[in-house]
Amino acid sequence: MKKFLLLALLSASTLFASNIEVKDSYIRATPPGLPNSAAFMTVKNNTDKTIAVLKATSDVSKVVELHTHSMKDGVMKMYQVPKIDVPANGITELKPGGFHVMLIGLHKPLKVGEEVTYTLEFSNGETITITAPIKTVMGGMMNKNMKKGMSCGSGKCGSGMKKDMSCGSGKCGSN
Ligand SMILES: [Cu+2]
Repeated sequence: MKKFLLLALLSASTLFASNIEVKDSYIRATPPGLPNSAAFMTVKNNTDKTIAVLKATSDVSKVVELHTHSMKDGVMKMYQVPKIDVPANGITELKPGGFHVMLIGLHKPLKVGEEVTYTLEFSNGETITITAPIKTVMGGMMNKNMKKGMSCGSGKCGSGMKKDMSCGSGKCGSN
């Protein structure tokens, strides 16, 4: 009951905000030859009902899927999910090692400094198109199969902002 009242209050106070906000989005840079990337973002739900991300689309890759990661037998695996819930008056972070929008079959390498546009479709019928910068992404996201990526992800190469750049340009990740 308390929770309900709180939600009602929050809902009233955010009456003039958009129902859904997508913030701080970025796309993982890829060295040449790596066919997949991912988009990350914070999705904020300003309504008093759960809203789910149902679908993502982009023309940078052949396929776009909603993914998450989980640890199984000590190995981080990622798999497709049908939707990503964003709680009422809450946020869901899509970040390395967790939920992400998977870009599969890139038409070209994603270079730091460039941008990617993608669209999210939500369960309340809204769609939001986001243009996000391409950045080097640390850790978490790296698939165990991507050995080359791991040295990058573990921070050996890119533990500072500037050092990241060499990671993204493939100097670290492609050797
Ligand atoms: Cu994925």
